[in-house]
Amino acid sequence: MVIPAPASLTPQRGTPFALSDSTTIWVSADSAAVWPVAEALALQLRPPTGFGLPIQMVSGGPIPRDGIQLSLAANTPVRAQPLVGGLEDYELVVTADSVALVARAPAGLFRGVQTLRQLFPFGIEAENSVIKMGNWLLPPVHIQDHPRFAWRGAMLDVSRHFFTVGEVKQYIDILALYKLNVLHLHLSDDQGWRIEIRSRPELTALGSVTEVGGRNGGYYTQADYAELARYAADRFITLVPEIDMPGHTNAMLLGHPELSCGRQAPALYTSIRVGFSALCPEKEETWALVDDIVREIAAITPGPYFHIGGDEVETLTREQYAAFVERAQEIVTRHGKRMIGWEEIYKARLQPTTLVQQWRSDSARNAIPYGAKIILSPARRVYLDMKYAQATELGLRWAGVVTVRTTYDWDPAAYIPGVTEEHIAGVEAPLWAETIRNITAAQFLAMPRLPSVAEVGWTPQGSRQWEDFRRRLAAHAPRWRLLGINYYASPEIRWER
Ligand code: TNX
Repeated sequence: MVIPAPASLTPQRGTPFALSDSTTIWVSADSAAVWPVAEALALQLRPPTGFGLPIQMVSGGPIPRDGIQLSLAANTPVRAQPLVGGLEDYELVVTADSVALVARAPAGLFRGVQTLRQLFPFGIEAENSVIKMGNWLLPPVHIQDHPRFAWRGAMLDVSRHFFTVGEVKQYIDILALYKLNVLHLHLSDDQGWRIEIRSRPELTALGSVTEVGGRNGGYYTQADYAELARYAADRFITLVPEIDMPGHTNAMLLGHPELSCGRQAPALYTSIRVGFSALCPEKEETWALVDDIVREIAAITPGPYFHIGGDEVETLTREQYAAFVERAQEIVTRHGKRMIGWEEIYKARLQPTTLVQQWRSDSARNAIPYGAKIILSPARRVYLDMKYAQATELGLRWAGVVTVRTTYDWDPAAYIPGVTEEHIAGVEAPLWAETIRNITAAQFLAMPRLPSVAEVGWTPQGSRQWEDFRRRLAAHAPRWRLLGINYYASPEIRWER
């Protein structure tokens, strides 16, 4: 019932492992880095079971009876260097007597803990042990697991509608459960500026006060942002900030009308249509502004990436656009980050460390000669803001209806002619927020399509089958209900009660 399906899972004969009041969680004595992952496991298991589950150091030898052991194995081979977060490979062996979780790095142990969590009955997601769920059994199994792609992301648009720190944490919790490792925050757009820039207080003072539909904006202080970055990092998820430019900059330009080269003068904007705003690339003051923004955000971003947007610029010439992206790339690099941009940035000369995020066409393949890698976010497949069906109330429809099966039944390495496994960093599911007024609505659109995309990114293509996925997915609904996560009960799935 594990999602995403592990690369290799072999059920074993014999008696299940039973969690009990005498179970101890053991961590190898040589690594302090394992302790927080053991604590994450204990915090997951203690409330629903009511067991004490102490964590203790062990210095070697076989795992004591009744024990769950988390350890690092320095000598396991490295399959591929990760782009984000750390090495995620792990091995899990459950027998009647013990549970052994081994990984090369803490990130792998954390991913393995999510598998362990999903192997328990769904009651393991309960907040307390008031409801007796029976015995806490784990099936005997041998799992060897690793991700297909290094980049498995989710994007949340906090500009069109603002989401609080607490709401974003709830979204991060979902990412963690399904082994996603990137949270991309779309922090600015025509409708709202959402991040404090200390040297430019006008950005939030003027740009954060509205959202789509009216006066209900908000923004993150730098402390809020750092808190989100830490919350994500604790779950081995990398936070990627996006400041969209040179288009989608109406909110940014409210305090700088002299830097506006768009079709209309900047003014508070609460509707949906875009493409009218642009920063003037020829004005030097534009670059002072961009530098201040990139510098401050880079300084509070632990991850190695900065996303400059770059999509849907309708009011600059191709030359102006390319020159803009190249200069932005220099600034991002100077502040120690790797640039990411939407697919249109292929029009500029790219550095090999740059990532290009595909969304609507095949044009991202033009980035391959630069050595740049591609993140696949095809709107027709993985845009979580598209309607599930014509009758779905929430969501947009410009890329078509996107059923659960649509998000699942495709192979990233066969999506764009000429773009193969080696060119692909991974997949990412964006959730644009034009129609999403609160986190409950966000969950409705994300669930169950986000777990589906998570499996596309993690599981080997040859091990993925819709019929099998559909059955496993059905069994996750009771977990979501215990976790308080809203979801769309798609008729494609025979949901378990
Ligand atoms: C296109 S995807 C956009 C966004 C919208 C989205 C709605 C992309 C790079 N640009 O500005 O929110 O469609 O689906």
